[in-house]
Amino acid sequence: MTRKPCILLGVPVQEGTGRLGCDMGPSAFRTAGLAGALRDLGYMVEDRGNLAPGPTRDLTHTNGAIKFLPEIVAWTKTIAQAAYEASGEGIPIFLGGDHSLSAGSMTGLSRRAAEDDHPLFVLWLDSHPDFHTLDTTQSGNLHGVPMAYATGRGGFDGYFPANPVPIRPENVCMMGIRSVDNAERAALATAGVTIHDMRAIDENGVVTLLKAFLKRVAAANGRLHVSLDVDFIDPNIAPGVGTTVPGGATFREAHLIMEILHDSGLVTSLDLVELNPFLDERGRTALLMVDLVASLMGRRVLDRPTRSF
Ligand code: B3U
Ligand code: MN
Ligand code: MN
Repeated sequence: MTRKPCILLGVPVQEGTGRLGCDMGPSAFRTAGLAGALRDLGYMVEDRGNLAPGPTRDLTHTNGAIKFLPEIVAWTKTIAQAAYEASGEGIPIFLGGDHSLSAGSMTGLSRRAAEDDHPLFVLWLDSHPDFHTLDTTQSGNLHGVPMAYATGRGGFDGYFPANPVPIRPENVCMMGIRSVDNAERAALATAGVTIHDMRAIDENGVVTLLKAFLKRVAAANGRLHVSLDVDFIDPNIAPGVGTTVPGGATFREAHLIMEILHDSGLVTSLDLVELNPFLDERGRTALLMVDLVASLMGRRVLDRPTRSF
C-alpha cells in the first residue's frame, strides 16, 4: 500500500494574536525534527517552505477593536488555496503560526472534500472555541474567529474571502475547552457543535468522548481534519504559547488521543498552531508537539493489532 506523502506548509502568521513570536513557529517545528520523525515512520515528506500572504487591501470594520484585518484576510486567502491544492496531493500539515490560519486551512480543505464527495469533520483541540464573529470579538485578536468563519456564521461577508463550503457545525467536535467568552457561550448553546470541556474529559475520559465522534466520522464516510492548538495541553508541559490556560490535557491524555486517531485511519490533515518559540523553554513545547504528531501518524510503544474504535 502506498501511503500519501506528508506535505509540510509553514504559515508564519502572527497578526492574529496579541503578541509577537508565532512567526517563528514553522522554524521551531523544523528544528525540533518534524520531517525526520515522519520519515522514520515511513512517510514521504515534502516540505513546501513557508507561505506568504498576498497583497492587502484597505478594510475597516465597525468593531474598532479588530486588529490586522487586512493582513489576516490576505493570509486566509493564501492558506485556503494552499490547503485546497495540497489536500489533493497528500496529507497537509500546517505549521503555524497562530490559530487564525485555520480560517484558511478549514475552508480550503472543506472545498476539496466536497468536490471529492466527502463531508469534512473537524476535531478541535484547544482551550478556546475560537467562535467569535467580527462583531463579537472584544480582544480584536483574529485567532479568536476561525471556527465561526469556517462554519459559516454571519458577518464575515465583504471582509473575509467567500467560504464556498461551510463546515456543518454538527461535524465539529471540540475537546479541552476551558476558556469561553460570553458571546461565544451564547452562540455555542444553539450552534450544534459538540463541545467537551475539561469537566467532560475528567468525568468521562478522552477515550469514550473521542470514539463516539470517530464513529460518526466513519459512518458519514467523512474526512477528518485535526486542529491542535498548543494551549490544549497543560502549560506545565507546554509553556511555549501566548495564552496559557491552566488545567489542560496531560501528556498521557494528549498522546492517547493521537494514538486513537491514528488507529481510526480517518485523519487526512492537521494544523499545529499557536507555538510561540520565544516563550518556550529550550524547545520543549516544540519537541512535545513533534512527538504528538509522531503518535498521530503511527508511532507506538508496542506492536498490537489495530483496535477498532
Ligand atoms: N476568546 C479570547 C481569548 C482567546 C481565543 N483564542 C485565544 N485566546 N488563543 C479572544 O481573544 O477572542
Ligand atoms: Mn485556538
Ligand atoms: Mn487556544
